[in-house]
Amino acid sequence: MRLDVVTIFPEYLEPLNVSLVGKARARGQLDVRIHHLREWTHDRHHTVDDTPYGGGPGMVMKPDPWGEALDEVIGSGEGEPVIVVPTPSGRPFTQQLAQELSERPWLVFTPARYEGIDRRVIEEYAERHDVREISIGDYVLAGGEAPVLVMVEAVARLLPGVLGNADSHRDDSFASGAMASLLEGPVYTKPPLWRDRGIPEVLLSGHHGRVERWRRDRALERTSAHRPDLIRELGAGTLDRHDRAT
Ligand code: 6GU
Repeated sequence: MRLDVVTIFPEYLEPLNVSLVGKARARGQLDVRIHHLREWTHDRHHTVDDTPYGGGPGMVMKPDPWGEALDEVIGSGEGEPVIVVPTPSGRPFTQQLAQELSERPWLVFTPARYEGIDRRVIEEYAERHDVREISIGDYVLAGGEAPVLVMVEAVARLLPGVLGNADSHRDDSFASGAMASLLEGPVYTKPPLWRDRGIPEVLLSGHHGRVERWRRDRALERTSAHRPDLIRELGAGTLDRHDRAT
């Protein structure tokens, strides 16, 4: 998969050299290219922002540098990228959206600072390309760079061969499957006794069916406590007889 990021803070994207994403790059599974937006400015001060028409606080990112940058980046590859525009006014980023993006060969991210990018840029590229305005949650950040890190990590770990064990995202909170839309419950490892605290007996029983039942009950408890909205959304027929008694 190819990923391009156009930003005025290239150093903000340095975590993409580390850990899961860094290793995927080193193995050639990800081709990540970071671009400095100011390289597509032509004035002495490399201006990327200006005051908003209609007044109001803050600054707006000028359309010209974005247009030149996107034309060059998009023109440098084969095929159709998805253009991902991080913005608090976008659609929510979900595991399903991460999965969808992970199935595309090329993503171009346009993280903005200030009050956002001149609207005409989004309209212009949406006429010819697949443009997605995406928010990572209901809070406001100073710019889209941290959301790009979040989205790239969520997408990269879904690529074939990037995680060591293909099963390891099967039971993830929000993955599909038997534990669909439940939060994951608690996990334990050695030693069996730590500061007088043991581990639940059932996990030592070797009884796979009872372990699965226990995991599902803990997932239901946690989901009820932290995300009652997810319990309400579970479709009729999702809860079995034992679930309803829990
Ligand atoms: Cl994508 N950008 C900014 N600036 N703030 C956010 C966001 C994105 N998602 C949630 N808050």
